[in-house]
Amino acid sequence: MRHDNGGDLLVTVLRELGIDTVFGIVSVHNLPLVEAVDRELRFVPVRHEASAADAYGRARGTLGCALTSTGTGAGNAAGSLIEALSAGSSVLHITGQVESEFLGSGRGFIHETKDQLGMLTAVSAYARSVPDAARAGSILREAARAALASPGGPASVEWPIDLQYAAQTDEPEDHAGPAPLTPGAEELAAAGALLASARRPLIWAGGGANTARGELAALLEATGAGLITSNSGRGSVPEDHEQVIGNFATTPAVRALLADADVLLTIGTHFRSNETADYTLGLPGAHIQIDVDAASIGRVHPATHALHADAAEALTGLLPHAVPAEPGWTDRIGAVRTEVRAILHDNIGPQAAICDAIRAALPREAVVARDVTIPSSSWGNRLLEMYDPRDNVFPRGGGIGQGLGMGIGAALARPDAPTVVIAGDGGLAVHLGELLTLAQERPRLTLIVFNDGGYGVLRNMQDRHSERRSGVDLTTPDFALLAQACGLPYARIGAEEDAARVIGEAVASDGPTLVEVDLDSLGPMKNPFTPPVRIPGQ
Ligand SMILES: Cc1ncc(C[n+]2csc(CCOP(=O)(O)OP(=O)(O)O)c2C)c(N)n1
Ligand SMILES: [Mg+2]
Repeated sequence: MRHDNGGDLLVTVLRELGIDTVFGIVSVHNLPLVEAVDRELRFVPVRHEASAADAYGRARGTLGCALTSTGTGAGNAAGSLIEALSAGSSVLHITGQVESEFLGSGRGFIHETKDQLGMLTAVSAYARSVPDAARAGSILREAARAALASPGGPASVEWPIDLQYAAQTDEPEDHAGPAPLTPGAEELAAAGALLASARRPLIWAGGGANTARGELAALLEATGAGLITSNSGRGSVPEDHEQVIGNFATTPAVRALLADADVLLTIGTHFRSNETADYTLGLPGAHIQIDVDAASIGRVHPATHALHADAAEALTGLLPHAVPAEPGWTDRIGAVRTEVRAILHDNIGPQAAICDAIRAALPREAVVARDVTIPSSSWGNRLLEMYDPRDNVFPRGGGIGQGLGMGIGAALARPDAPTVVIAGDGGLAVHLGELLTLAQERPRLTLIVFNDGGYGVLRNMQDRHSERRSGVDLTTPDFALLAQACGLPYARIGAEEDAARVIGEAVASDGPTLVEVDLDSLGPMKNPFTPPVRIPGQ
């Protein structure tokens, strides 16, 4: 097939992938791409490079596409690509490159960058340069396959601008993924025998379980096991299921449950530091571990039975071995589930009203995108119920600033439902320009900004451990005026009683709203929140 230029070729590939919206910043080094996408699909001029594309893919369970400029633009995207690599989310990142004739010549060609491919290689799961017009199509498709593979991640393609303008020929391909990875028969039989012996089983679901939701629910029912999740595994089984304990592994009640469990089955989890008290959490020795990534097996917690396989394949193989747990175990799980939620609900004081109001206002399936702020780290990441992993959009690598861009990407991916973003004043300021993307695109998005005049979580740490505060108190804007300047509706929550009305109205409206939570006026949590990290000597 012949295409007039690289932009037309890109549109063809994106259509094969089912992508209707692309995010980026236009440049002399991506002009043919942006023009074709804007003409044929939808181009969203985000004000910062790549967070929105990542969340668009997450919220749809597909791939997101970002277009950036050469050099600084690609470098700006690096933070978001690091996040996508950490999350294993599928991003096709296409950036420019100087004219192929001048590549690597060091002559100061506009946007020329030292070893751009090296930088992209470091922050992507896949990175390649387009060497000539005949190979662009196969490279774009190869990149998409790499991004969509398990565990996936961002795929970056740099494309010299002269080759973007050139006519292209290519052969369409279908995007059928690789055949599923099935567990070995012997390993499966041994793991099945252990599972059949379990009297007090627990299952731990990470993000890798999200591709096997039905199989996981069936195993949960058949065993009566409790389900602990990492943050990434939330919603793999809807969190209102009686056996879902959720993202509460390090609480005293769940630690006690882990101590009494006789078999642990884990599915696609990294056992990240924040979720295992820096890898010190006590876990049952009898451990069946399922992971598609061989490197994950036994990396944190030794696996007595390793199933290197796709989650759905391994769980289907284990299901015939499932037997019900001993009497009382499933009831105890239900009691722990209720207890850990009640304790957290109580500890967060007046913010519980906001958590409850968000859940009450949203339909069952709607995205809640979150920045790294105390309301996320304390209750947004565990108490606010999730029913589908695609709704649970948060920066898994923990970098601040990405929440609003992610929320915009998710809202445009899922226009049929309202989206809520939870952000802090500090994180919002990092990519404040996205307020203008919000004002321009006008998705159904409620941005809830928790304003405490600074980097509250670090301030809490310093107040506890240091003599003085350093770098944590910030000037914040008058959010009412800021919203007005951007042409955004504004509302304020200054007391618990405001939460249901303000959030209800904002979520019900058909466009964006900026909701400010005045934390001084709302009042404190029972205990100042500090993150689960260690400070030597404290
Ligand atoms: C890119 C990046 N820089 C710095 C940090 C450290 N950090 C974590 S949370 C946080 C504070 C964020 O402030 P805000 O959004 O206002 O939330 P709050 O803690 O006040 O609730 C900072 C600076 C980080 N996680 N990521
Ligand atoms: Mg703050």
